[in-house]
Amino acid sequence: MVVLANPSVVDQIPLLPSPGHRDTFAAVPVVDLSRPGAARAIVDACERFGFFKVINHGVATATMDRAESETVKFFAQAQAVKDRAGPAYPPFGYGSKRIGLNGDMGWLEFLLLAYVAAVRGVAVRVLEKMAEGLGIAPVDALSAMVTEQGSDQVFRVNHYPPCPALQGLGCSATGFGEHTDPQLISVLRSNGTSGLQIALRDGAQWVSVPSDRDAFFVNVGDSLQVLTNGRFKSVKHRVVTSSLKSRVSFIYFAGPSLAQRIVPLPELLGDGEEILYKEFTWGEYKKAAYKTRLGDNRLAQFEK
Ligand code: GA4
Repeated sequence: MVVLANPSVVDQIPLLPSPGHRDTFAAVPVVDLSRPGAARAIVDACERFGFFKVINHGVATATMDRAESETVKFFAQAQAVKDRAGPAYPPFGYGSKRIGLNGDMGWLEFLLLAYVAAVRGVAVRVLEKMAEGLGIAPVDALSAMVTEQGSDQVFRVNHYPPCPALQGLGCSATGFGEHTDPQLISVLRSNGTSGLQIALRDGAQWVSVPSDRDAFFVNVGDSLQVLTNGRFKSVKHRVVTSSLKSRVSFIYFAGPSLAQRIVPLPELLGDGEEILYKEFTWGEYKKAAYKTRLGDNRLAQFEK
């Protein structure tokens, strides 16, 4: 049993085992966006893990560094000042510890914003390469869902402060509990503090993703799993807080317009292949998602 000197600090925050060296996911697939093999490599990673890392993405380091330093400045302000930028629900602004609308709690504070152009560019290029790799035409078959007017994009800035109360106890505060993202893809960039973990083998094993502040990490969301009729996997992930270092992450969630039908793309269905999901629009899925708890299997209610 863990005995805390000051239990009120992490009251209501679920705990997780602290990651050890043996949990490191050394084999994160790396996609070099500037190379001809990128399309194939993306499809392969989405089928195997629903997760990969993108390098040579064309976003200037200075752009990301500036975003990071502004973020650090914002979160360093007095609580009362930050609270003036809230609440985060509905639908954008500053939030602290409360995730979603149904009682999930994490050791983090965050900003939900409309969107940021440079990171969206990475998402668009990844989706174009993905269409190419899947052999579907036109080249913007997937990316148009994100670039069209009315697409539902969210940019999230997360700050996971260190949680010194748990230092040396073998457990860590849950920063963001396990979940899948509802959108098509999510594109994440973090500072040099690790903490992101992804589930392998349907959640039987959790592995830590080594941080890389020069790369973007991409994960497949529920909507893309449906568009590919289950061929790509919406990857379960979570964030474990460090006891010593603060983690800052930026995530762009590429969602389509609310009216977009989310159904398997006909070109991807093999002869006689069964469609695994009931038809729904992104608007319907988003509404259903906000009625769930973070760790729920949100797609289950849409399975045939
Ligand atoms: C996960 C992905 C994005 O961060 C997010 C999250 C949203 C929130 O934090 O408000 C959700 C979560 C996310 C999944 C299910 C619902 C909605 C909290 C929650 C319990 C902004 C999103 O779009 O879905």
